[in-house]
Amino acid sequence: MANSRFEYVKSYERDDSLLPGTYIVVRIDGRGFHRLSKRYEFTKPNDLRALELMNESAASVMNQISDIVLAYGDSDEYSFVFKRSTQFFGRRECKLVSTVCSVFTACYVYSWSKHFACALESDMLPSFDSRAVLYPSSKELRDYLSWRQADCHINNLYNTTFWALVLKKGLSEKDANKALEGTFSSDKNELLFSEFGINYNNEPEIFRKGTVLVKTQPVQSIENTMSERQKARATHKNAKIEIEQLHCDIIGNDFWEERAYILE
Ligand code: DGT
Ligand code: MG
Ligand code: MG
Ligand code: MG
Ligand code: MG
Repeated sequence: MANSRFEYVKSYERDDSLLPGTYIVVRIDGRGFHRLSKRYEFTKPNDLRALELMNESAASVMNQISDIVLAYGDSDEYSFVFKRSTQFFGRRECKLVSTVCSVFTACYVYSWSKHFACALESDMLPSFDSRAVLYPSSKELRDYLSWRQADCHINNLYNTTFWALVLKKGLSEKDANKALEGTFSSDKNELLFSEFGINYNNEPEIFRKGTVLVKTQPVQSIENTMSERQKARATHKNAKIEIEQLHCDIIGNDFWEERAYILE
């Protein structure tokens, strides 16, 4: 295309390429899901339909963006981890966060009716925000994922106890809140067991640990130095890599030792 006299405006754009050699994590989070989960009557404290819809949408993102090697999600959020050497969109931050968020949202809305009998309403359509965070080494990356999984556990233990008090014991939400003020994990475990006969450790793992999606083989890098043929072959190979869905601990070493290729 010929240059026009308007083209100088391009120089106003900002270089937002992310530091090379770092792990890029893109995290999406549902916007206003407190209200949305009420409108569409999500089961409390956990709605399996909603979680499965999140997981399906995240898998779709991983299928479409081959350099994402792992994803972790719970509640209304998902974190996507890119392979350290990714050159996807030249590591441009805006391109990465907007593409992940948009592919995820499109799949979430498209697949809604597979999981929910009620239709989406135009005044409350699901949408997500998105951010990118960089981690310099596998230590910080693993600590990040541990932080999210610990958060899942803390929230889930609280929510499970809170909703047992409200739905099974008939407390008001205000009183349930008060009853749990200043309690430790051990108190909530004890309360669940003594008052409701619930052994928290027997609650479904998808609720307690969230969901890990992981590519089952190393993803091949697409380098600029490769021929078109080589690029096509690598792309084809990457597209065939399967995604495993787990609800396991990712804080300890076992998960990572079994899959050393994820961190390269
Ligand atoms: P935000 O992210 O600042 O736009 O605001 P929210 O409202 O999305 O808040 P957030 O992301 O901190 O918390 C997620 C909300 O979504 C929380 O109020 C509980 C709700 N939620 C997520 N999953 C479920 C579920 O499976 N069942 C129910 N009942 N609620 C859920
Ligand atoms: Mg948010
Ligand atoms: Mg949210
Ligand atoms: Mg959230
Ligand atoms: Mg375009």
